[in-house]
Amino acid sequence: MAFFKHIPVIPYKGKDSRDPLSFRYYNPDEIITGKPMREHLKFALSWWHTLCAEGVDMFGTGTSDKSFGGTTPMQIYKNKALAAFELMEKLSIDYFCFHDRDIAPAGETLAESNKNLDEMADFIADLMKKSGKKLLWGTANCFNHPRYMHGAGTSPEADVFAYAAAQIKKAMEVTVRLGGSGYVYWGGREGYETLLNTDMKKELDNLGYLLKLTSDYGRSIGFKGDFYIEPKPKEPTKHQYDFDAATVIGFLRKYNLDFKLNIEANHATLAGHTFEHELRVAAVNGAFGSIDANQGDPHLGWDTDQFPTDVYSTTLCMLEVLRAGGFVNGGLNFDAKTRRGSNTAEDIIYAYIAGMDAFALGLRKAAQIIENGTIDAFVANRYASYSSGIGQKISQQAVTIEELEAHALAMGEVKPIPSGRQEYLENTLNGILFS
Ligand code: XLS
Ligand code: CA
Ligand code: CA
Repeated sequence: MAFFKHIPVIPYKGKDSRDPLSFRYYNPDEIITGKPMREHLKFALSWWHTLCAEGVDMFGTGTSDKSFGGTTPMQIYKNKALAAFELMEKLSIDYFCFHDRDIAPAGETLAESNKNLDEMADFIADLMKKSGKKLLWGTANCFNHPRYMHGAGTSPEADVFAYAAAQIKKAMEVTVRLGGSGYVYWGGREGYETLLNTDMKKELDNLGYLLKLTSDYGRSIGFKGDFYIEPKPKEPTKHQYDFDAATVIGFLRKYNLDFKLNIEANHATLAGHTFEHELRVAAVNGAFGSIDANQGDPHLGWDTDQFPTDVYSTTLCMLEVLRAGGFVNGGLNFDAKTRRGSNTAEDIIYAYIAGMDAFALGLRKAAQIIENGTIDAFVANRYASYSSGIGQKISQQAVTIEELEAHALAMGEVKPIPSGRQEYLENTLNGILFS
């Protein structure tokens, strides 16, 4: 059964192509700095947006039908799976990501939901075997159902904590069964609206415990991949506990969790940071893991999950990825949806082509920035004072406070400090981007 019959396998035709159903920059097997592009980028399809989101917003119902011709719940979900694999094939996407409730319908009871999930996991396993497509990460949707209205791990109700633990246990089992290389925890409703009704310490301790219990369980059933927390500052709750990369790293240390981060571009900008800032914070703390590739709208204060097309941003992102040594278990998941008014099957294809090409071009440009060397050399030189003399001792953390005082007293005044040359560097970046 084909749902995108009129869409061919999208070929790479090079940067001068005028064919909208072609890639201009993404050439999967082309080698860039020693690795094929598909291995650098590790693109993933997001099941929830692509196969489930119908364009509902608070002012209107859906504008696109995602039942894919199915009439019973299981048939609809099987057709979604067939459509997902057809899309991955046509777009040369090697990975996918899902929440438990994206791939199988919820039942009346947890046992029934689990049964549906098992049936769908078998169905998807079969499609994976035939196609060679892989699971980048799985996760549990512990935020949609009314039972989670005050959070899952942070709910004031112990029964909700228990339900969430059971749901995550099952999602973990399915992730392991499908060979997932990651498992994501996004806070969902793990946050609060007002301190007037909130015991913050209890909520944080419980959340840490839920993550410990479920991730230990994952290891006990053979999960070898990475656990990730995905920071987000707000929406749906006003104060999300996993605000940004730095906050999450502090939380992971406090609760002794060996996790990495899944950084989403739109969440970074909602937190008042750049995407590359969040990636760098993760990397310098040994927590660089995976990426949710999308972009927000700087004029709007919420999570718009748009397909990424800003090449400045994709370039600076891929520069961080290259500097971090590339993806190991992670990849670039398009946590992105077409706009409500872009509601046809072709729009999904155009959107993925746009996002994939923006990242492919970003990768090419990031590799050029490194090869060009001007920016790296500038940064290395800016810190050169730490390579000899007193600076070297500081770098080696082998200096006494008295030695520093003697040095300061002897110097008179610090010699003129070199300029940071920001505008020169920005222009250098433009020179590479637009060459
Ligand atoms: C929501 C998040 C979510 C996670 C997975 O804003 O981006 O989709 O990626 O639960
Ligand atoms: Ca996300
Ligand atoms: Ca998002």
